[in-house]
Amino acid sequence: MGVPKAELHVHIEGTLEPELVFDLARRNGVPAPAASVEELRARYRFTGLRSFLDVYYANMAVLLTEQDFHDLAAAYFARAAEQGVRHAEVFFDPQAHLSRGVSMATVVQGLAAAADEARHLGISAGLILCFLRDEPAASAAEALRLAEPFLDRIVAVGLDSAEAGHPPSGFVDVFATARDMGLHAVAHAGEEGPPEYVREALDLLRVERVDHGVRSLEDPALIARLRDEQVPLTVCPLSNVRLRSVDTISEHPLPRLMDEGLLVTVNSDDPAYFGGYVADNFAAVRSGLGLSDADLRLLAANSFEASFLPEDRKTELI
Ligand code: ES4
Ligand code: ZN
Repeated sequence: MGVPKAELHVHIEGTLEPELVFDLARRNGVPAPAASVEELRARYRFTGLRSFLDVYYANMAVLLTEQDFHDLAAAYFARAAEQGVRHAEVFFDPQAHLSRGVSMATVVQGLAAAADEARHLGISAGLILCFLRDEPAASAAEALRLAEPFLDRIVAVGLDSAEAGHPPSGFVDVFATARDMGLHAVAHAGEEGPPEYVREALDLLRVERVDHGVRSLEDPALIARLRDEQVPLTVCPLSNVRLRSVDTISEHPLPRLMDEGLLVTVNSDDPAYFGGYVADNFAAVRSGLGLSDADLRLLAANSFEASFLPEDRKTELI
């Protein structure tokens, strides 16, 4: 089960295991995306972010009802509890469901019901509404408008999907609106995109955490800023290997980020696709990078520190 930790970078649609894809296809009377679980899993060899996202968006077509979203999230929280997760801030991609005719209420109410039940597993949870950066900003604004009745269930907004060619600067207005609504802000930046996108996320979107951020290492002045301001980075080691940002886990830059004094956390991203949940990511960096027990404890403490929990709850958990 490992050390108690928070998970701050997990896409709920990325926890959709192949078996659940087939169960939901059958339950909803819609075609499964492959002939068998084995055939589907065999497609999980990715050449980069775009090749992964194509499979990720295709598979989520089986998610149709509030019960489906509940069951998806309930399965994640059960796995997370086994992995030592005590708090989770979970991304969801409403535009990828709205475009298929699934309502915001269906998505949020299903996920929120599972989050409430996760309390019995000793897990507190928040939802992060992500905007798809490869769709127009007007579509993001419409998603935020549709989320207004559910703001009490949403802790933050985020920015995800295909990064290259889709800089944060396109989403200034919708992030400003979200912050005015009292939501926190995070964004994927520096996963496949350049350090400049990390700067834009900080300066233009005013994000409080950077998701991934590993390419910041190409820019020493940016690293100094991330250290000075203690901006958390939610790093996802197995994701970076499976999406070919690094060849092997032993070459992952996590130790360099830690040596630079950054507030780094370790997370699973899309665990049904990348070969492991969050404790599996902790185990991979321990064996692949030789991190010590003290390093792992620091990463776990950082995960609570970087969360949007109230300060008194952070100190309780650390
Ligand atoms: C994602 Cl790994 C990753 N990067 C960007 N957007 C995403 N959505 C789901 N997984
Ligand atoms: Zn991600």
